[in-house]
Amino acid sequence: MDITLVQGDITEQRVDAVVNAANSSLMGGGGVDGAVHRAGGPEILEECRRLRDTSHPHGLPAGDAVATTAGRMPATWVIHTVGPVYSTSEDRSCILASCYRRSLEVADGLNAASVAFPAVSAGVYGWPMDSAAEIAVRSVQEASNTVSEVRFVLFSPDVYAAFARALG
Ligand code: AR6
Repeated sequence: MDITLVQGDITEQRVDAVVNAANSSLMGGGGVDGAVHRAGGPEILEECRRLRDTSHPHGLPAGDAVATTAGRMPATWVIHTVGPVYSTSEDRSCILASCYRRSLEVADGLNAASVAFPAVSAGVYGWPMDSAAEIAVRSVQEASNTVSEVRFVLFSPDVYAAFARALG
């Protein structure tokens, strides 16, 4: 698997699937989630609503992932994952690792060869940047599946630098 780092906007990536840092409601929000729904258009929310009405009546639990269309974005699919909110009293690293593992499993099921990830949980959900980057890189490196390119798309130079350190 080829792992690359890019500083930029995940909604502009020409990959098979872009991963959204969503919340359990799947009904949109700020950060990456807001950008994905704005760029992709209303089709994404319509599919998210259908998922809520059928397979996920209680929402998507943290650590899990589910796919919809990417609407008007260059990608074909959006894989929505829900990161854990950072906690100082509880180690939720396994849940964050699961976001990457489950997203790659979903990508595998779609035969997606290239997947772009943001720094899940490193924004509104407050995960310290270096730790978020280490867990992201390690989880992707340890995953066994047929995805051939994973692109981490980092919004700012400091997040990019954290991922570069984690990648070595
Ligand atoms: N492309 C790439 N990275 C981005 C973009 C973008 N367009 N926009 C922001 N980032 P966040 P979370 C970076 O907050 O911490 C939402 O309201 C951002 O700078 O999007 O998992 C959801 O609905 C940060 O480094 O995700 C949830 O309620 C990283 O992406 C909640 O936020 C993740 O920040 C999820 O919080």
